[in-house]
Amino acid sequence: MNLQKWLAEMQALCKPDRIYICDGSDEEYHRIAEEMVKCGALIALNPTLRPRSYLARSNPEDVARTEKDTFICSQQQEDAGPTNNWEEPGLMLQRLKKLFDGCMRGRTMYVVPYCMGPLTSPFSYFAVQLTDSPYAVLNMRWMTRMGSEVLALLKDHSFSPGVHSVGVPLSPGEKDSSWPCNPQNRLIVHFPEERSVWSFGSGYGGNALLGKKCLALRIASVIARDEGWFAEHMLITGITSPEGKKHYIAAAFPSACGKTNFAMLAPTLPGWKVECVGDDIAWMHWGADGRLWAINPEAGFFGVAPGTSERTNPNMLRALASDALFTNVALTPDGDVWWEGIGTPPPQGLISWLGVPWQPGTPAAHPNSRFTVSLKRSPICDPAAESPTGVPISAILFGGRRAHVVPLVTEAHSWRQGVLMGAMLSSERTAAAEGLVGEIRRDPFAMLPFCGYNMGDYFAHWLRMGQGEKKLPRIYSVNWFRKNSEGQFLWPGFGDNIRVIKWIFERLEGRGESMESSAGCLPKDLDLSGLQGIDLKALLSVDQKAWEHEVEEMKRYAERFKDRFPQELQSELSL
Ligand code: OXD
Ligand code: MN
Repeated sequence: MNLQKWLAEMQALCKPDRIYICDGSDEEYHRIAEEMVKCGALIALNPTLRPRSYLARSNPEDVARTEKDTFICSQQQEDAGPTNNWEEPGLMLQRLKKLFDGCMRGRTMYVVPYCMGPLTSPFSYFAVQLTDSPYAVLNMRWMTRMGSEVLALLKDHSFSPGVHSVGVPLSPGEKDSSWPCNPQNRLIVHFPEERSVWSFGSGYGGNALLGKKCLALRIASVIARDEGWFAEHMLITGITSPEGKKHYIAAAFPSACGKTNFAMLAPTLPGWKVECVGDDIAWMHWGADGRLWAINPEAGFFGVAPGTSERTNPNMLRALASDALFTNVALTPDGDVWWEGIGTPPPQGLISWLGVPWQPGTPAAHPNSRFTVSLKRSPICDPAAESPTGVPISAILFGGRRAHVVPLVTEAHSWRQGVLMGAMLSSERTAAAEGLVGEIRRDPFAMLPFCGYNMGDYFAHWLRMGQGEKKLPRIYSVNWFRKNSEGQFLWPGFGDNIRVIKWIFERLEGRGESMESSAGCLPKDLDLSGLQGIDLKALLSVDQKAWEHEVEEMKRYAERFKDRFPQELQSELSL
């Protein structure tokens, strides 16, 4: 794809009033932010309490990723598979061209050259996002490496083209709204063969920051399949034992399972240290040494604010002390931010995310309200977070939110069993998601909304990647959310999850006693020093009847993928 030619085509189609090429500087970031403050699209927070930080409030109809409006338009429908929306690519392109025709009238088209991954990494990927949303530009500044340096490097690299519009052209003199969007015509479309993305109608999160879910997961998963690597919805964290042994762990958790908190865990066992490489996405390649090496393609955190507190994630609170962008959280009368679960009572005079005085009993911050902040601001950013070769992964964890049946931790006996653990990953719906609370939703590898091709082929890719002479990471299933018969959580979670990590370390080093179960290898014991009243037996129990029922459910789920569900996993299920 030729950049000049594509730009000219998109300019002719979208018809913006102006074009602005982003340089990625601090000066540019604050200039764009201050322009937004002037026209009421952003609120500058109190510089004494929260320096260089801003609050955005979205249109209430534009608060989340929207799976129903997200399409994978591969040439063949079979290649999108049963878990993705699909439309014939030619027809979809016609539809998009109609929507995009003149959609940026009265607005600026920002050209955002960006790179997913460190600039010098052979595993990074270059891209350009065209957008009429200055809010998207500000987010891209923290979430990616973007600007002049990338533009210069684009001369020697191919790139993925992405065009994004909020879908609200302005007539001459028309006043803009503070969060323009066009929910009736929302479409987030991926053309995997072209590596391109078109996103229309939403200014929010994964719909608008094209580097994140669209490129680094949906498009990258297709590239990874074609080139023999992994693009995964996984955090990466580096953990050092009191003896000074360091292992990196990658972990996949569906939404609302504490992924960001786990990536930045504050250990409760003395002498343990956790350093964060990333909290959402891992790109992993086999190294010449046979090990799996991971980079975080992102450069920042776009995390859910509610529930983030001194207890759950003290390191994130430190990171957010300045240079942060907040979306849909509540505003305090002294110009700072507040959200449910922050650990302090709501102050008098709180303004809710809707911009009106907060009424007790209603959400002050939207349940999916967010912060955006650079990874570098994290006090526990891993020293190798910028390493072009990445970090070596010793273990992969799959975790969901399950009140019953699934033990606190199990180790897979084999790569094949580990792939099955990933493929059958499940979690209970929480109040923040659509559907019945408590209902179990299978979310294979936590990739259900993010796999850019047929999920059955994706399972086969995982199996294939485990073949040959490799030092395979060990695979674990974890569940921090098991409950007793009174409905209380059996495990304290958060910083105490280090106790499970300690056992995993012992296993990696050939120690760590285990016992067999149909769900995998269970620990014989865990370090519970300093904790009281933990029912380890209940946490680790595998009820044979309940497990058999679980396996029946898994078999039923596998049928969705018809003949694309790999035979090896079918046999593993029948063991
Ligand atoms: C996210 C998600 O926002 O997974 O990271 O939904
Ligand atoms: Mn995510």
